[in-house]
Amino acid sequence: MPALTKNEKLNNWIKETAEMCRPDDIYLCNGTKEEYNLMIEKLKASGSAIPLKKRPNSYLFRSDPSDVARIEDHTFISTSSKDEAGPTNNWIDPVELKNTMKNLYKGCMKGRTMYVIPFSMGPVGSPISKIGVEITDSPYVVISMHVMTRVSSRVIELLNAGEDFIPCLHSIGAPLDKGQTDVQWPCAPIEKKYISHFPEENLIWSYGSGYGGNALLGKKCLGLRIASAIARREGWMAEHMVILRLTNPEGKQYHIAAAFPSACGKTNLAMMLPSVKGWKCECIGDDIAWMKIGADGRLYAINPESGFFGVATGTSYDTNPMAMDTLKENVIFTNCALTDDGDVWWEGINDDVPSHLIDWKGQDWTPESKGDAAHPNARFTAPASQCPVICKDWENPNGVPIDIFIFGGRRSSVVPLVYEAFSWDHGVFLGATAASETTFANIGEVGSLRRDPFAMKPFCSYNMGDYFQHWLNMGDRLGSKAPRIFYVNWFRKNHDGRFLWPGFSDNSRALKWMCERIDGKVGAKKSAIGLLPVDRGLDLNGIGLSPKNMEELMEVDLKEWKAEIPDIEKHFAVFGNRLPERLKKQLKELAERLG
Ligand code: GTP
Ligand code: SPV
Ligand code: MN
Repeated sequence: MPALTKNEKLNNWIKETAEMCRPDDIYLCNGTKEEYNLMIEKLKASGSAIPLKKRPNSYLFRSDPSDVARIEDHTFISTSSKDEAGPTNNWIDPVELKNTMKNLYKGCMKGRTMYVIPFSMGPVGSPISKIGVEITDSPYVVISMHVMTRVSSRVIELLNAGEDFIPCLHSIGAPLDKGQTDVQWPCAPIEKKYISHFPEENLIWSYGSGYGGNALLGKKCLGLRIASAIARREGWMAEHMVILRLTNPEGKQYHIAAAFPSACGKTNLAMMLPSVKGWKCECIGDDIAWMKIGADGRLYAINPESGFFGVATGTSYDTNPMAMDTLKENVIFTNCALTDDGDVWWEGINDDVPSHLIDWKGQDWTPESKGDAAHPNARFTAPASQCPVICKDWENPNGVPIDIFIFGGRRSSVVPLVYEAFSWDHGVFLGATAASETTFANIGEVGSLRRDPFAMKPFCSYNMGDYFQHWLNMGDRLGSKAPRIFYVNWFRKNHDGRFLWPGFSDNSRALKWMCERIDGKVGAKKSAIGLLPVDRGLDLNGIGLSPKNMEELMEVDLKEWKAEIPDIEKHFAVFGNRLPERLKKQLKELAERLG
């Protein structure tokens, strides 16, 4: 086999992988348009890519019904000791896991091409960026990585110059025998799917799934799981956060980073059109933030990705017009429904439900059909540069200085619309105890309440107790330059099960309150759980919500909150002596305030 690059570690890894996986061919990717088109031709020929008449250069893919989302039950953090992975991760001993997976990888690429994808997370050459190389046997992964990461000859040049990289091995786990025709979405059965991470050696091994975070290894696997471990070692932060810039009518800029669990509103917040007059929102990132302390002592954030892998369901010109305008061309759609005139459709896209569709499983669908036309976790993959409100600084290698952190989640009860933490430690406590109802973004139960600290439960690759301490340490280093911390809940419901808050562009009202809090322009009243808006502090001009509705939305019911205490105690107990004393103190103080 000829050496593909001038990077010895990379060449050796390619060679070893080829010997193990036995592909028919090896192809080194360079990220060009021609390469993208070549992959598309291949995917069209195999019947995987369905061209959309209504959207130039856009294609629909339908996954296997077993392969529709991340699979936390099959996601592993393999560290030398179980304690290092901690109680929130699935752990398998590295020797055992590698043995199991090597057996799976043996000959797994037969009949297929092995693609080598060099990519940069973050602008090429930024001091915060990292290089990865994904080996995959899926051309769908190749085109998706083109959109979601920076695949280019410049990355190959850096590798040739000896730059290190994070190896990300991926196979769909579906070898082809001679003469065997391929299926539309090849993958391995659920019991053979493994999404494995070896954070002590910066290594990712994924097998059996072709979907989203299981297969586009730059995203959750590198961008959060491996990056969170590196960030702790090196003293920075890798978080499941949107990054946005808000500008007030006087032209003052605020940079906000918000952590919500999967399918809880990050993409929508990131590119919102504010309903409050004179305020502007610009998108920097919609899913991941990498943050380092700058020379001036402030915290600077970059978006390591270059595209959006966003939830389609519910996206419409009413809820997220900027996303809709991002999706006009050059988009990869997965598990959406197909209209008779060659466009995509999903539940919530508009008010007219077509009389006939092809559903995400490829079956005829009419409004009388059982089940959804689009899968609830149907997604679009689109270049961030196509977003009409993408910030001019979104690729600034130095990042943007963060003023505000927001935590939140889906809580149909208990948690009010917005409140502020008393202090950094209290804010870390809010992050550490965040709870949210589970969503379709993971294969498993939907709608069950769970603690999802910092929206990082599925993504923190080391002991979460140490992760809490890392947050405390970052606050100590940032001191008075630390971002202020807030908590939000867009999802509180009334007794009929309807959302109390209109959400989306009206979320700008909560953001405006936060900016005015940090400028000292509005007061707040102290409650047991944090600082709440005082009357008229929250701009509700033109929103048309009844006072009773607002009261329900903002209510802090002490009885309900007292009932949270034993659950938080249980949640904290699993961390044993890794739980920072400072968080125990916060819990004690909350209990005292609740009386
Ligand atoms: P991941 O990509 O999985 O990390 O999700 P995300 O956090 O980016 O969530 P996203 O913005 O895609 O929203 C998920 C779902 O929640 C979509 O169906 C949205 O329409 C809905 N949603 C987002 N924001 C709001 C809101 O303010 N109110 C209501 N009611 N729904 C919202
Ligand atoms: C999430 O689940 O948080 C996502 C989608 O952003 S995936 O890329 O599949 O992880
Ligand atoms: Mn996400």
